[in-house]
Amino acid sequence: MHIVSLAGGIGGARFLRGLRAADPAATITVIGNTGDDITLFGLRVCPDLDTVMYTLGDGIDEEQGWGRAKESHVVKEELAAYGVEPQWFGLGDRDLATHIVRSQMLEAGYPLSQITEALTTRWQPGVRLLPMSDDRCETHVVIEDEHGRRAVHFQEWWVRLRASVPAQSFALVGVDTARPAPGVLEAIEEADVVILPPSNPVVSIGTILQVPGIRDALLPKTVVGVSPIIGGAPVRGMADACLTAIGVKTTAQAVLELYGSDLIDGWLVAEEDARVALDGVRVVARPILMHDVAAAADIARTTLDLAQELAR
Ligand code: FO1
Repeated sequence: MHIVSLAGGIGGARFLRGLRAADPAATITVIGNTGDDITLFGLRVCPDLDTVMYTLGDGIDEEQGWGRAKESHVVKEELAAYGVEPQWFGLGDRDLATHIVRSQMLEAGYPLSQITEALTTRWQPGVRLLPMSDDRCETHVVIEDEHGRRAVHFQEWWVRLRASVPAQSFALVGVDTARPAPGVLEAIEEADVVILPPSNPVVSIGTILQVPGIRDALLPKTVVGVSPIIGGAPVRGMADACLTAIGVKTTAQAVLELYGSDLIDGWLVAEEDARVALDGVRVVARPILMHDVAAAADIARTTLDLAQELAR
């Protein structure tokens, strides 16, 4: 079976680990969010691609959900000693090697999709990882604080501000001229099922859906999503701050409506959200907390069974 899964960061990567376990024989193509990407110290950092690559390649710092296991921060300390900013974004020594390889390949003219393929050759994640686009397309956040109304990079809002300053709006800079990366539309076309894991519906899944051509390519496909919201709260991260910023309630119902019944065919929700309903969507209520790989695999199995049932 050919599966396509969109994915953001931690929640998406953990779900994918379960999906791979749920159907080891399936070919899985992951379309990764690159809206979080940032250039720091002359290096291009792709947090969501790296989180998927490290998680599925068994190199992730499991507790943090991002960055490398067994990491050290000597370079970070040295940069701080020079007073170099930003010091709020911690790049570990092992992680830096990934950004150096990626940055020198970008400098040599390779597209991000080929670079990601090269990096995953080492990590063997067991899925094909594609960036949503090879074109630079970054999420910026409009905020209003003592410095007035301005846009900051998503990472500054997410990491330095911890989303403590309300986002007035999000701007996906470059999205108008961004094209799906090579292979993205073909993978969607060939997919038997498409899965939307419980990634951030605004700045991860929502970002990927904004790349011209991707959402339209998904409409004819059987798409099953897993709610990132349980009982009115995000499982992890700050999806509530993101949803509020775009005027959407933090509920499984509201996220389903945000995605739209033209896109979603099946929707997995937690048992406390069993009343969720939308015409044209099959809603299945079951435990959806991924507290370990086995739980993630069980949830993934349900999404695949539901997708196959709906595809008939
Ligand atoms: N998140 C933090 O909260 N603090 C950090 O210092 C930080 C550094 C970092 C470095 C590389 C990387 O790939 C991710 C990093 N993240 C950090 C997480 C990152 O902000 C999020 O993973 C995504 O952007 C949101 O999904």
